[in-house]
Amino acid sequence: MNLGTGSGETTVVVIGAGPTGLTLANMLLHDGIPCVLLERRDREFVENRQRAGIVDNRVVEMYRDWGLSDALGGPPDDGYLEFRVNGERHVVDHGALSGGRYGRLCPQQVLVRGLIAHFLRAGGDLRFEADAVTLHDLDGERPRVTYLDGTGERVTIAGRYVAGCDGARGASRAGLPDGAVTTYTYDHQVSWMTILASAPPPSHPLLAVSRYGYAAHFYRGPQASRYYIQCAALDGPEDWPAERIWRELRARLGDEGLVDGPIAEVRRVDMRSEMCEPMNYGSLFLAGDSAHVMTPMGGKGMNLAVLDAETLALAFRAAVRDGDKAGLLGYSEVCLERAWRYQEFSRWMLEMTHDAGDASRVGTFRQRLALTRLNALFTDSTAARNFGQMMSGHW
Ligand code: FAS
Repeated sequence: MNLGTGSGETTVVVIGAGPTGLTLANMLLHDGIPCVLLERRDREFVENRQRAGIVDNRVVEMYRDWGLSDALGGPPDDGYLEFRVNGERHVVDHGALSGGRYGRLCPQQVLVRGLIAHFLRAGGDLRFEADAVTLHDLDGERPRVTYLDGTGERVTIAGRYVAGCDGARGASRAGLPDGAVTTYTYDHQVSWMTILASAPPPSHPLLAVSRYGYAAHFYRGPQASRYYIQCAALDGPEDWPAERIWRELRARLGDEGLVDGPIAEVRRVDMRSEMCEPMNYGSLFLAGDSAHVMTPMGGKGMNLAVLDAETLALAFRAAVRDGDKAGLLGYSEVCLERAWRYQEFSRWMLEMTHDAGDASRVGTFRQRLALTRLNALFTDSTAARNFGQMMSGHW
């Protein structure tokens, strides 16, 4: 174990120990490329932050190829996705539709714990509670990152590259000079209450399209569930007491027998998307949510983020080992092309599952369009196959 301290030199300074930063740092270590990973929060917080819950097949295969499969937990995804359209069940076997490519129901915090354990076991330098991280000299070939350690001591790490994996509100985005990137944002005018409860998970992911609004039910553990309930734009958690949550879930899921349980967390999430172009500036390379934020619709946020990490790891390998900069020069274009595809898929899913239920928000014409798209998924083999490909991450 190497919880490094003090100032020094390395090749890549990685900022942020979420799925992206941890995946990248493990891949750099695998390739023998020196790196230091800086994280603002403490280990306990990072290892218990609950977000995504599905790792698709493309990412399962990526971790296998890099010897990181031990970081994955949770049961295999059986490849079924159930839609309840005003209570009517439609099960889509996206696993079979993708040619037998299955993912894992691996909660994000489980993956993060696994990647941290793998990195430290392999001797990686991970520094938690790195406060006031600041980037310097990004224009040159010797960027520096400074931070305050747990004792308040100022530490400087010099490197050849900096990887900004610290999310949309991190030090990396803040360290960019004005005009270095263009940010595109979109407000989908949809809000959800996201609920974590100690209640039985569904046998497979469940999406409800209903005249009362959208709802969803996902696995988060053997006795843990994540629910999403579409809510009014100005609603707060105080407007959603437990009694209302279970009543609405039973109505929208069309399941009066839905088993409830103690609720651990209720939060509102507004559906917004953001893209930052280009994904690099000088010696700084952005990866994951620091470059693109997408709605949880379609379950692609985390999957897309860690694919950036692999593209960047391969580009760093070629540049550091062989002096070949082509991968780094093409990095932003490759990742943006992929990210826009995932954004489009997420928007496609959001429209289909939210517009098809309740016409009052979007009008009958858009409701019929969304119902047509939904029915195509259940009846048109080409539409179903395309959906299976996107769900597997192989498209
Ligand atoms: P992360 O935000 O996960 O990690 C960034 C890390 O950088 C954090 O550990 C942070 O503490 C650290 N950091 C930030 N600022 C720093 C600084 N200044 N100095 C040092 N470190 C700093 N996606 C799905 O696919 N399905 C879902 O169901 C889903 N649900 C979500 C629910 C919520 C509430 C949120 C917010 C997101 C959800 N997402 C979901 C998207 C999510 O999974 C992200 O895509 C994923 O966390 C991105 O990983 P990273 O890029 O590593 O960023």
